[in-house]
Amino acid sequence: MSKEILLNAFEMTSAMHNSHGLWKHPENKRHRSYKDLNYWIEYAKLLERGKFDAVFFADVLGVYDVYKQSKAPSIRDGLQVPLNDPALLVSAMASVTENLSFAVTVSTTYEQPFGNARRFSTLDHLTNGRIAWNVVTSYLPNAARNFGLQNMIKHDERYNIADEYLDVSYKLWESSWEDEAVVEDVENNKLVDPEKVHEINHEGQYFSVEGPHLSEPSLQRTPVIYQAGTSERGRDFAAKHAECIFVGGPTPERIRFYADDIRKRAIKHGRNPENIKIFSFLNVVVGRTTQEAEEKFKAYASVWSADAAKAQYGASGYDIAEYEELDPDLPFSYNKSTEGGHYKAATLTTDAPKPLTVGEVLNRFESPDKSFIVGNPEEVADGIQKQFEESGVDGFNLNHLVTPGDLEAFVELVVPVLQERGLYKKEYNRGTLREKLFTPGQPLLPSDHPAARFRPVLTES
Ligand code: FMN
Repeated sequence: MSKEILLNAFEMTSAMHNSHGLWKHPENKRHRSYKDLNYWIEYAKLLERGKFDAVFFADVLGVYDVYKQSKAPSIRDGLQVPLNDPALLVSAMASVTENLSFAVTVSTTYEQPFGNARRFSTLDHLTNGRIAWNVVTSYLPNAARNFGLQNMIKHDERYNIADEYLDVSYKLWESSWEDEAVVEDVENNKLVDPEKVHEINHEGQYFSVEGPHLSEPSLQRTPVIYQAGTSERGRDFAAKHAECIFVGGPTPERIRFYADDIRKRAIKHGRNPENIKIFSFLNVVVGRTTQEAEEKFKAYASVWSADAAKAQYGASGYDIAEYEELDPDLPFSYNKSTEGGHYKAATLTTDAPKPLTVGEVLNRFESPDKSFIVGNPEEVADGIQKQFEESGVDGFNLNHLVTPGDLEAFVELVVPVLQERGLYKKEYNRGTLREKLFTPGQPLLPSDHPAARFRPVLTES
């Protein structure tokens, strides 16, 4: 049997995530519906009908203001603003589904580990173990200023903070409460045995947390850990901590390079690389016929916003506006960057056969990128299969374009073809998200994960 593709819906509780300008498309309901609970409830049901593994909620804590050194281009085009808090949607979406899981992005740079651990334990309880945490270190200068910092903390230090943050979180989730702490002993007037609830007394460079954890242990204890770092330090962090890793890249070869590199790094951290699933982006425009799909794509391209794309590129720390005044035939090279580092300069130039000119680079923002798979259901399934095989990933985050129409078309037209080919599940595995992704019957992190060292060594009495 062929390996089955894992699939997440790549989402954001905003008017627009990566689909630049598509809010102008007459069938797009997103910019009105993102604040409507019923929209997300129906969306969750649709995803479960399509056997999606999870909905992956990206999130940021500021607006994009590097492009033209202004907030106006991103705000004008609704680029990830307005943006609500994704964690608050999960309970409602979980209540109408049984198997769909939820990955929620939270930043280790700006939120405190004690409160964050309680939030995820709560969500793990309320979803019966269907929760994941996408750990990010954050890249927007505006986010730093929203949390009291004049400048962003430097890139590698953000990862040092994240490392300690995860240790604090593991201590709260894995070691603070013993399994049998809740005893419900009526005779002795004891709901919880205090001997089995422990302070963590963490004193580190960045955090000081006494504990105990406020929540009792949930099914997974530690939520499934997602991460998406592309730099050396980011990949190393992901290989150490993450169970699901999101890699971006301009070609399947580049994605394969990152995927292989992360698996090798995982071995160095003493982990079995099979305990890691790797995801990349997927952009699909499907029609009942090739012509219908191509017309759809043409309509999307006609409302595409280059300004929003350029504003989002500001996440790299580079202001692409500096090139708009230059001779388009000049060779493209970078000058200054803030301490951003999301897409990195490499995204625009890596794997190009020869150095790009300024004009060629600017041109790339003008239309949806070349990774889009456009076609009838069989053609789209061919494209997905090719990308899956060439990049060596375990699955994809499917980008939303015009919603919910594109997702409905995907579920109706593409999912059955993938299932027919044995490339996609017909039924969910049972259990928590960790069990569905890895081993049934094992909801907890495996013993090769760094969190396991915080588990109490229990002696037989
Ligand atoms: N960062 C966020 O703050 N919020 C997100 O939702 C988010 N989603 C990401 C999705 C993808 C596909 C990628 C590649 C990155 C994403 N990031 C997000 C940024 C990464 O978590 C990370 O902070 C960034 O790539 C910088 O790390 P690096 O320097 O190691 O590449």
